[in-house]
Amino acid sequence: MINEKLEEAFNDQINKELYSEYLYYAMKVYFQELNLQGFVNWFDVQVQEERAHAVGMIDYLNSRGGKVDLRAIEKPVIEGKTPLEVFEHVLRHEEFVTLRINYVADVAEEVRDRAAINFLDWYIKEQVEEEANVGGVLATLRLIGEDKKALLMLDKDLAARTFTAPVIG
Ligand code: OFO
Repeated sequence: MINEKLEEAFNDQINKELYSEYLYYAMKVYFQELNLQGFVNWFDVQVQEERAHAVGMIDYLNSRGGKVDLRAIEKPVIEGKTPLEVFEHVLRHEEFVTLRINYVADVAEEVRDRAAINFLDWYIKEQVEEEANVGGVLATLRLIGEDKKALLMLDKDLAARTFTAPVIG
């Protein structure tokens, strides 16, 4: 069985992971409208990753005898009008998710659930990677500025990103 407060923290985080998937889907559509297919691919991978993060938590909560409560997913709102501003939003969002994952881990520690602490370690490491990955694209976008040719070169690079289903936990 799992502690009730921890169960609630997991359910809230599952909702946030599903929201992340939805937000990145909205961003994927934004780049589809700009016909920047490499960026579209980058967000498509992001969407799949977020779904995997949510499923990982759903399966875990279930395996621990917790009650999975799937809640309404908020309408995604993109903050920003340019590719640079959209990536600034992605970084802010990932930093927020990192805080929330840390909160779930704090609750696991508070209720002394060692198995959950161990499970959440994967997410803590993943957030470091997520922020670094987004930060890399953001740094390049800042260098690019208004240079359209350079933006197209970055678009080509982002087309190479692939999704590998993560082994969570
Ligand atoms: Fe699930 O890591 Fe991004 O949000």
